[in-house]
Parts: sequence; structure tokens; C-alpha cells
Amino acid sequence: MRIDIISIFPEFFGVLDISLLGKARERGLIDLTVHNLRDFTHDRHRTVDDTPYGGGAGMVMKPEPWGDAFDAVLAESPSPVVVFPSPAGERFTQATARELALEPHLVFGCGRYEGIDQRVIAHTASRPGVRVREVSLGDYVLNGGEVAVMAMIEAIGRLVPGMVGNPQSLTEESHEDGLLEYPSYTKPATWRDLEVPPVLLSGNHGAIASWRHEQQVERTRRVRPDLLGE
Ligand code: JQB
Repeated sequence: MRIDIISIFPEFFGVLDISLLGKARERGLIDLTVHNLRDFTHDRHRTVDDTPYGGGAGMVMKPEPWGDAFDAVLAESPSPVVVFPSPAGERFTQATARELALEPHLVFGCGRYEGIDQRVIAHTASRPGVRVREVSLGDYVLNGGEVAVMAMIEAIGRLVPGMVGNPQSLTEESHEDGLLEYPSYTKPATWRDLEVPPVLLSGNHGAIASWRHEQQVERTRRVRPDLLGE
């Protein structure tokens, strides 16, 4: 999978080298390039923002540097998906991560200020072969798209075929079956007077599977009843 990120803070993505994605890049599964939007400006101040038409607070990212950045990054890519993180986007879920993990080329456009001139999104979507998604991490406002893209790349990257050693560990975790995950325990069996639930020491795999499923349902009902439609 090829991933390009366009941002005015390219240094932000240095941590991807030391996280899970470091391994994916070493193994040649993910080829990630970060581009500085300011490299696509043509004025001496490398301006990327301007005042909003119609008035209002803050600044908006101007379209020209974005257009030139996408001209360069999308050249010779047959069917990229361009993701714009935005508080006004569709919700990014495990299902979104699964879909995007199957794509050969993802491009993330990281906005700042009050966001990007909407014509950039419209123009990018009008490019032949390009699919655009405006995606939100959740219902809170960040200062820009960078942190959202880091989270999305971590969620997507671990689903790229070949990334996780044991594929069963992917299907048994939170959200893959619409439930929160069951609680986990490791040695020692007693720690500061707290015991590991005895069923987990029983060796009865059927009883363990039932107990874990009960724990998932109980926890989901208590913490996230919305996931059960309740
Ligand atoms: C600028 C962003 C998010 C990208 C995701 C999420 O967009 C704004 N509108 C009003 C005020 C401030 C901003 C800041 N901003 C680009 C940008 C916020 C993404 C974002 C996001 N994905 N919350 N906020 N879940």
C-alpha cells in the first residue's frame, strides 16, 4: 500500500517511523511519503491561508497550493482514495479502516485553521479515478487533521494484509464483532490479593469462550448501549 500525506506540519509524522507502521515500512508493506504543503506555494511568504468569504472567525486554507500538491501526488495513480479528515465528515469506524486497508493508494489531506476551501474537495473528487472521503474521528474539534490522520493510519495499517502475526487476534478484538472486547489477564494468578477469574485457569475452552462472550455483552450494555441498539 502506498500512503501520501499532505500537511503544513510534515515533522508531525516522524513518530510513524517508531510505531507499528515502522515494521510495515521495514517489511515493504507500506510505502509512506509526507509532503509539505508549503512546497507547493509560489509566494515568498509560502502562504497557505486567507480570510473566509462571507466573514467569520479564523482563516481558511487557500485552494491553489492544494491543487498543485494533488497534481503532483496523484500523477500516475490509477485509483487513489483521497481522505480529508474533517469534523464535518462521515464517522471513521473499524468498517472504514477495513475498507481503506484494501486500497493500493491512500492520500491524506491534512487541513488546519478553520479547514480547506471546499472547492479543493470538489475538484479532487472530479479528477478521473479518484474517490474522495471526508472523514471524522469523532464528535469533538481538533486543531487540524494531523492527529486524526495518525489515528486513521494506525487503525488502517494494522489491517493491511501481512501486518499482524495472528489473524485471529484481529477478529477477537473490540468492534470487529460489534461488541467491546472481553477483559484480559496474565500471570501471576494472584496479584495484591486480586484473583484472575477462575474460569480462565480451568482449561475448559467452551466455558472460557462463553464467559468471555458474557463479559463482552455485559461490558457493551454498561458502557456502550448504543452498539446494541439500546
Ligand atoms: C482544521 C480540523 C478536524 C481537520 C477529524 C475531528 O475544521 C475546523 N472547523 C472549525 C474549527 C476548527 C477546525 C480545525 N480543523 C482541519 C481539520 C479538525 C480535522 C477534526 C476531526 N477528522 N475533529 N476535528 N474528529
